[in-house]
Amino acid sequence: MNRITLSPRLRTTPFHESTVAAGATDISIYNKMVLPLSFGDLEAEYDRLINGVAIWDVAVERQVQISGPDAHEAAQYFTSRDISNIVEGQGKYVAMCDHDGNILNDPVLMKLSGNRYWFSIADNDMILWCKGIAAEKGWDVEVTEPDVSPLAIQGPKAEDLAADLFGEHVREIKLFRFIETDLDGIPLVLCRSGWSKQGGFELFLQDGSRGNELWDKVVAAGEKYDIGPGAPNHIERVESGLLSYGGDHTPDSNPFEVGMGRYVDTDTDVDYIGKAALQKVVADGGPRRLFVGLNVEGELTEAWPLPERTPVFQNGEQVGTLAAIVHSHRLGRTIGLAQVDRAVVEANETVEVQTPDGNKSATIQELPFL
Ligand code: THG
Repeated sequence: MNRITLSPRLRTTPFHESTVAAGATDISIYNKMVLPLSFGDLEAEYDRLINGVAIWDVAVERQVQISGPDAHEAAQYFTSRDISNIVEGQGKYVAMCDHDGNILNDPVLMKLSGNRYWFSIADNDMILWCKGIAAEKGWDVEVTEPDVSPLAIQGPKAEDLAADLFGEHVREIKLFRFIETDLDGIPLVLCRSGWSKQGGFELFLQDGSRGNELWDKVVAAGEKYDIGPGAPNHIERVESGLLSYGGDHTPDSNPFEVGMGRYVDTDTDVDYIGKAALQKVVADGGPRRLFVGLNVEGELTEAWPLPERTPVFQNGEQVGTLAAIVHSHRLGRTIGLAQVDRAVVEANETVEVQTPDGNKSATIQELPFL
């Protein structure tokens, strides 16, 4: 089996033609859409992200829009972080949990106005959850998927490129802050965000018929910075300790167990789904597993995502799961991301991980690596 057939159930993004023309070689499926993963040269893609600027089609990050008089109340109820102080033009990285306190998604929540919010979601059907709960609650809101498609520019030269495209004022935009603007009449929201720690912006295109036009304009302006295509980079994200919701952890994980503890507010007056369960986790002494970095012995040449999570052992007993393992170019060693029993983490003990090259010994460290 080596072909995927496109259909109305498997959507392409507004940038699809451009990514095909740019030579996309590998794709994944995310939110039932095509996510380009590589353009055939992972080394060059990594190098561009660390030293230059890359353009990524991340339109699979769909927006769940909550609009109407009760939008704030609804957005808060879906979010295990106190968002009382969020202002227009601000985004916040948040966890959405179920009633048991297990994480359902880790979106960036953006406040467009007093009565309009976007959850910029990771991979799963949050719109169904939000629609269902909004209806049962009787809130005066509409829950929709608007025509919005993020295109990322990431890397140390992304800010210069954004300044060339939109003006010098964009250098003042802080992390997760955004403005509504346009590029030669193409409407978009420009946000300092993106799934890397190399800096950059996301251009949330607001007219899906103009995706390839936007791509071409960004690439033309980026030529002087040697811009090239890329994708959320598996090596860089492991080095940076960025979580991939749904891939990295088991579904029964609470936000504390996936490195999102600092984005959860349990000591707050606001009400949200899962609050009681998360308060109980805290009252019971905290999570029983932690999301950590592993320094793995030996060389690893294969840097592609693991087809499935593999076990982490200690003395022959499973004490965790390995989510990702890569060779870090900048660190010059093999590193991984894993969810490990807290007692093992706190004792700072050596573990064994099952890798594509057999079992290897590993030491635990805090994230991020870089
Ligand atoms: N951009 C947009 N939407 C998204 C993602 C994105 N939705 C899904 C997914 N990615 C959400 N996941 C993350 C994870 C981490 C960060 C952003 C999105 C991130 N974290 C910083 C960090 O960990 O240092 C800062 C977090 C903070 O301190 O607030 O940037 O990429 N539109």
